[in-house]
Amino acid sequence: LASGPVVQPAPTVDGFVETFLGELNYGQGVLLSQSTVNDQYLALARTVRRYLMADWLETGARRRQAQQKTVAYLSAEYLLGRQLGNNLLATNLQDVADAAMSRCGIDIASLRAQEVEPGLGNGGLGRLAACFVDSLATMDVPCIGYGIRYEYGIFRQTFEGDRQVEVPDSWLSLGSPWEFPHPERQVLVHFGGRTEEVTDENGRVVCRWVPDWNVVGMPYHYMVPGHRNGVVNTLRLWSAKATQAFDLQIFNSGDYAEAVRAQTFAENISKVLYPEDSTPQGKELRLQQQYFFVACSLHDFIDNTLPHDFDLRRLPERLVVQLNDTHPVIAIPELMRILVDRKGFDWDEAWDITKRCFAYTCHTLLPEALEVWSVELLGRLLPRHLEIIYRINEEFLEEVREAFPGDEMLVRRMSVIAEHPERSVRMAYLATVAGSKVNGVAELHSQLLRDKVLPDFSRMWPDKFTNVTNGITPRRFVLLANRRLSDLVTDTIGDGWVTDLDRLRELEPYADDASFRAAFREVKQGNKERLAALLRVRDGLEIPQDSMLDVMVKRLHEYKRQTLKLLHIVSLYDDVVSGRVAAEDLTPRTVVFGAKAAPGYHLAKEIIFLVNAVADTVNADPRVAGRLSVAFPANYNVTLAEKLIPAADLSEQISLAGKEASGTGNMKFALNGALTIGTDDGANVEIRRLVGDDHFFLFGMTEPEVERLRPGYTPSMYYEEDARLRSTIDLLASGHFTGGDRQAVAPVIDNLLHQDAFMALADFRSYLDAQERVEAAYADPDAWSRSAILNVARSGFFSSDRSMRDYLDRIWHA
Ligand code: 26M
Repeated sequence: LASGPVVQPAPTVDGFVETFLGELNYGQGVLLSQSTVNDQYLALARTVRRYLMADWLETGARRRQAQQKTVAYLSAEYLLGRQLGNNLLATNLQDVADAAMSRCGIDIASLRAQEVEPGLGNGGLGRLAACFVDSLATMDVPCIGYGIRYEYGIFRQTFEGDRQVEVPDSWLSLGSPWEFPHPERQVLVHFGGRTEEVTDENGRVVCRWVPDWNVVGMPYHYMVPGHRNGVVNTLRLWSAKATQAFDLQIFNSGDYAEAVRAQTFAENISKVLYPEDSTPQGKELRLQQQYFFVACSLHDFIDNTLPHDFDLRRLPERLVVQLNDTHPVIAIPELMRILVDRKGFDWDEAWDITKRCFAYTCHTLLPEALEVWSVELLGRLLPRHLEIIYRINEEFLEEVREAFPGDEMLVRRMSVIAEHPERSVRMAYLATVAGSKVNGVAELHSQLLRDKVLPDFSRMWPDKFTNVTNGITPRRFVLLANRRLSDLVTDTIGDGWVTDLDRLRELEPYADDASFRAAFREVKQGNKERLAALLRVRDGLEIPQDSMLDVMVKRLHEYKRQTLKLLHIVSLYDDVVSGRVAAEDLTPRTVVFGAKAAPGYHLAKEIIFLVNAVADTVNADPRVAGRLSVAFPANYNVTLAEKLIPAADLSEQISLAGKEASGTGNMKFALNGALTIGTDDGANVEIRRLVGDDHFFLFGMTEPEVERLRPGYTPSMYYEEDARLRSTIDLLASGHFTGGDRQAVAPVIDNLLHQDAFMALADFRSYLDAQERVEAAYADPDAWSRSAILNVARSGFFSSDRSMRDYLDRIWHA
């Protein structure tokens, strides 16, 4: 390093103890004998980060030197999960830290448990961003992850009387040892005001934005270590602060309270993560968040990361901006504004540069999830950006008219500006017009994106569209979450799989090896026992051993069909209590749910209530004791996922075909040796193709079958015609699970019988049949473990390292 070597502590137990005690005494200011668990956790975290610091500084210096193309990953969400375990893993310090802590008389497990995970995301999209930055660091690809440092992440879920209650997630309150504020890299961000035309020094009429308020973006840096490769990339998250102007106002103003209110207003921008993960509400604060982090990020890259004399005509050689859904799409007019208004480019040249810098990933197929912003709001908050969007659209529509003369209907359909129900900007269209590439997140999804969501665009620009199937990081979700399986795999085929997951194929022959199968079963059994111990302490839940662990964990959504799973449980229970099936003939099964509902999504909250009510009743009924139980631990998050997934036997991926863009939980389960019961949807399609039909329980309609059934779909018909379904729904509707209260179940039942927008009733029969195939298969432990091992061996494709290679080859060309 230019300014001399950074001293990294020796990776020995002695060195670790010494550094740890130093952090405790001089960093935290306490004696070991007086320290709390939180003191010890903070000191341990600061110790571990010391081992990463030299690599971080060295990586930064190397990146500045090499001047390669950098990926700016723009995401409103990063669902990181706990940092301590991951960083110990990346530095290979797990054993040293264990020994060092025990020498200090400290149980490291209690320190790990002290960390509150940074839950700066809702679900799949945010976790995907976290997996991608992990992979890019492991592959030594220059990348800066840009996002928002929400003061409150996704709410903590609790249950009161079986209903979801949201508690604020104050993840920063006990200290935040993994972040580094950088006041010297603050950025000023403008909002509001108006635009005006002025004549510049060359006599040209140019547009200028005269904003009327602003805030400061304060960056916080987080380390993103590669896996034992000496690389540490940066995640840069922005926090909003009031500017000095606010402070001055406070100082000068007679109305002190009003001045403080203004300060609070500015700082609200990064206060809280919006807990919706579909159906955007068009809220002003949300648009402020989006523009805030995008403006900070582009400014940071162009003015603080590139060399000062950089020729911006060559920007596309040095920068590729990946837009994680439409949330950061306002970056497109922002870059145009920077180039045209601030750097003096003419429009055409700026547009050419901009187009080559952006690429867009779409994560949905639900029409109601596509973001639009009203022209009224955009014009009020970002008047210059609205003008720029209008001009982009005008020139684009001219192009459409040239390519398809005489088709004004087409022009209206493709316009970035929608006229109804109110004038608004279609952010996905803007991203498609400006982006060099548009990708979906699984093969089926990318196909449907071309055919159903953006058909006119894919006709105009067929080569713009591509697919990159999602992936997950094997470091966190196998090596860290499932250490015993990892040890078994490594003992069998070596440890190359950790960064080259296709090598799991080498396990295939061991599926036929009885002693390997026994070892594999022992791993699964151990994981179940540890999960049971955790849920006993964490939630007071009892998980019977010797039963199939059947897991459905994901956000609560109608399209994901948690109610279909619930109907299955009730039908199994109904079989026994009605005397049709002897309890002894049930395959012992424990169903585990994990799901948060968006706080304003009423039906989703009713479904949560019903799952809890069914769980209470089933678990208390001696007639099914030891045969059927239901657990719904509250607050499913990354930390809990790491415990649940390695213990699972059966993975529930039962969305209505054509609705789940990809899914990534499905991949985590397969890689941890669970078998999937699933529809032909999202990445399930690719999982099934890779692991083989015999090792995957497929059911339900295909996407074309869904579309054929849709017109005139009458759910009550299935109720009338299928006696088993009728009996199941009748039992639910009777109030049996709600202390006789029929009213309490009515919202869910009425919706199923009269709407059922996601056709749970149409797939019910097929789902039950598939569950019977599951039971038959589970009855043969050898055949089951063989299938489970083949799931592991054949799922290497789902490494996010592979996803990153695909982005590099098909989109970034970095
Ligand atoms: C938008 C506007 C206002 C407030 C919130 C939002 C919003 C936030 C998150 C909308 C959608 C959000 O996430 C959607 C999501 O997680 N999609 C999932 O993405 C995964 C990764 O590609 C896929 O695997 C899932 O199938 C897809 O549902």
